[in-house]
Amino acid sequence: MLAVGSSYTGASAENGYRLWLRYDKVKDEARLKSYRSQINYFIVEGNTPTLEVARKELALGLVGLLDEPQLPWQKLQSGQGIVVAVLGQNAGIDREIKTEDAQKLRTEGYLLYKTGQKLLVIGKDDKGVLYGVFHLLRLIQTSQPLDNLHVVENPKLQRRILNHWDNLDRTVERGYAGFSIWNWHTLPDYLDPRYTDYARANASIGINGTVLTNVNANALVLRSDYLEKVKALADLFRPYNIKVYLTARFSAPIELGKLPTADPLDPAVQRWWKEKVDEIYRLMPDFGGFVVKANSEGQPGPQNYGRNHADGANLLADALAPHGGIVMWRAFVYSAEDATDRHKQAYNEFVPLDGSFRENVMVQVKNGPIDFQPREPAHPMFGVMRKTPLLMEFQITQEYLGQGTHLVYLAPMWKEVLDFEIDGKGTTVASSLIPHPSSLSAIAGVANIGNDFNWTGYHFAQANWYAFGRLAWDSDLSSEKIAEEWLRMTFSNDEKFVKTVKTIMLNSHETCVNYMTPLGLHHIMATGHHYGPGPWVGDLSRPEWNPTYYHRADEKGVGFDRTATGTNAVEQYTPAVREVFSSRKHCPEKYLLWFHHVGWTEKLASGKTLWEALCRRYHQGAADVDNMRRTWQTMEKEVDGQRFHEVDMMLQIQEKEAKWWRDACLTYFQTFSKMEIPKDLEQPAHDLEYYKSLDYPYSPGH
Ligand code: GCW
Repeated sequence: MLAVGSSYTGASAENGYRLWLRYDKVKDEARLKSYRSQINYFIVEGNTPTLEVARKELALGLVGLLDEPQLPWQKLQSGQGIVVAVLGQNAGIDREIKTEDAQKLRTEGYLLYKTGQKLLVIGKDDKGVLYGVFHLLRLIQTSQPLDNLHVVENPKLQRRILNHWDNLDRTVERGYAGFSIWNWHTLPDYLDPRYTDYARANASIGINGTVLTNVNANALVLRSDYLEKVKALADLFRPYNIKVYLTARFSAPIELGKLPTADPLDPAVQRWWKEKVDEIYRLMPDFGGFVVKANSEGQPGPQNYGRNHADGANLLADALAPHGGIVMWRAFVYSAEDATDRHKQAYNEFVPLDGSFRENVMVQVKNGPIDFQPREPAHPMFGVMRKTPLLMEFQITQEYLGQGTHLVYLAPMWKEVLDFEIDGKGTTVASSLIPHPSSLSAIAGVANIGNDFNWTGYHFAQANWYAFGRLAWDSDLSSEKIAEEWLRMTFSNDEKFVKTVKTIMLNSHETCVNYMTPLGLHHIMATGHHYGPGPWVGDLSRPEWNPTYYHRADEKGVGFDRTATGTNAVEQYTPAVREVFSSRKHCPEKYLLWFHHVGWTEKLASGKTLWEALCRRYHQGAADVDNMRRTWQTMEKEVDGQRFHEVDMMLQIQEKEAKWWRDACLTYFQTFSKMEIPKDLEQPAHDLEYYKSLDYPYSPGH
């Protein structure tokens, strides 16, 4: 509850709206002095809209950080200062750059140099300039020295995209931060200032694309009046180097075009898409393209007409190709009629189609084979489709990871997949996303943004938006470095604070896995909204929607046998990986029950029985949340009161819910193991019937 007199909108309100772009005065006096002596003017050469944005941001940042309202930008050009330019536009500046560095720069890349009296920010193009400016501001925000600056940066992947699962009625599928930030009703005439702040925030972390609409698509967004609204956003985002993409509903030719069919091989359907795409490009010449969810969870698709995914993707690709647009065709497919292990279905459908997609088609694959679980092994499709560029889809919104109220820093989970070795020969998932420098490369993250004051519903969820952008730019960055940057910019440069809270963040993913789905358990969340535990659910119409399908608990043990004695999903991995996952002995414990059905009394590496190990993991997870909160409470003096208290209240929810998860799952699995929860552990507060009776009809995001 809001204390009397406090305000969420007042100038001093710490409501999180400013994200990591706070630009408050540098606290460290010595550092501030050094910055002030090195920066007494700045100049941004050239005047494209993107350079204009870079100039504005630099002014905003420097005025705030150096607390120099009078900073004489562009007037005084003597003494020490920042010079910002595009490579090749000013021979004098170019001469100050080493040829080998200049040659390394690619589109969107930049250099940061300290030469004599100047701090140079040199972009390969104006986009690179914008990213370079944000990098420089980040260095100042995080209180880094600028003296020996020598940075050469290029993005690893070409397209770094947010996927909004936002509906036209402003609800957000799996959104826990209020309603959609897109106000379709007032667009295109009313441009909420928030749209600009959204663009700034994304540009600051290198995101260069946004899919505005849900993959469970509504054809209406392709109607001319809606396209005008989309255009208004595209125009606003363009200077920030953000391309707009849309989701295409496969049946749009029927719904909008009034055609009798959406068959991809029907010439009238092909014509309809071509004309629609031409219309889009008349409005937005740099439109990015389409994301499509087809023949998945009830969405229409080419299979409705006996065609395959390539036929469907190519239909749209042909319409987009003349304009340079791309199709991102999702591989998230599984069928209720197909008894095959869901783990195997995407691979089975897509890998045989390798080579039949047009050049401007990418196949968009979730990080794991099931569905954004707290932990999944890497999807077996990565690195396998040699003729088709795959793009990674991560979920930033925490559908299965505590939704809007749990502090779970996702970078370690994403890194686990990006760094995963596909073949035992050093090819990682991350490197497989760039099969060849000239082929398309991309990564997508399902956004966690809504219209809440703080954008993401929880201050710490902002870290996941931030981390996604940073990893999309450079997957080699460590989770730790990203957490540290974010904490310094978002909260404080105080060393003790950074060190303490960074540890909370870095441990939080493992903690969540422990109290929700330890040892490779997965998909045991409650039905539909996925809020809370529901391992007992086994009566849903589609077998693979039931938690019991995934954990397969019985009197003997628990876990899904995906080895050769079971569904043999392991065969989809390369021999090196297959061997490890198949082996009961060598399979990493974190994936154990994903690939093996293990007896309750079988001993794990620790010497403990599976049952005891499971109990102890669940308890460890819950205990670690208590620790997180206790640690946070020692930070009260380091953080403004508003955010301190808001985080503390959230941690209290997480404490309660971690125990709920622990006790609900253990009392349920105990009905099979028939073994006791070790006496030294806190016993469940309620019986299984109680946990089963809990009901949350209005859980958000559903
Ligand atoms: O994770 C599941 C979600 C659905 C989502 C689907 C998908 C957009 O529960 O809400 O639909 O995945 O990724 O298509």
